[in-house]
Amino acid sequence: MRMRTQISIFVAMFSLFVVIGCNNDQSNHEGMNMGDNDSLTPIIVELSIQPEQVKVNDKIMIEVLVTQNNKQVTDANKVLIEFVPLNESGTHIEMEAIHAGEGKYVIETSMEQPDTYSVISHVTVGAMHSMPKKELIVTK
Ligand SMILES: [Cu+2]
Repeated sequence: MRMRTQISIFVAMFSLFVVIGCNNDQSNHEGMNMGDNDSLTPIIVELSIQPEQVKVNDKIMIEVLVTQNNKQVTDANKVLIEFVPLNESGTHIEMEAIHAGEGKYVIETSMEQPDTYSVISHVTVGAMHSMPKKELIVTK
């Protein structure tokens, strides 16, 4: 029992560290917007989940549109989609999205466990990082 508590605390602290790490990245980069060099312009990430409420094993389309300086970003370094379950015993999933053209990165997937997931799209373009999130509800 005691061991379990310690592990939980460790996991909680580790998650917190990861979240802070990402947030710090973002705020640092916001301060770097100077001049019109693309690499110094923040990226704009639009996350869409179709549909936002599904049944177990139903098809889910996740689309991430990445732009910078009003231009489509077709060569993002990484677009990682993270599914964080609300339920403690749920499964945490990460998947890399693939560029499907015109600055759109997509994943087609389905969920095996009913839960409410926080879907976070971590997008890295050069030194820029943006990570908008949306809720996905999966019912039985
Ligand atoms: Cu991130």
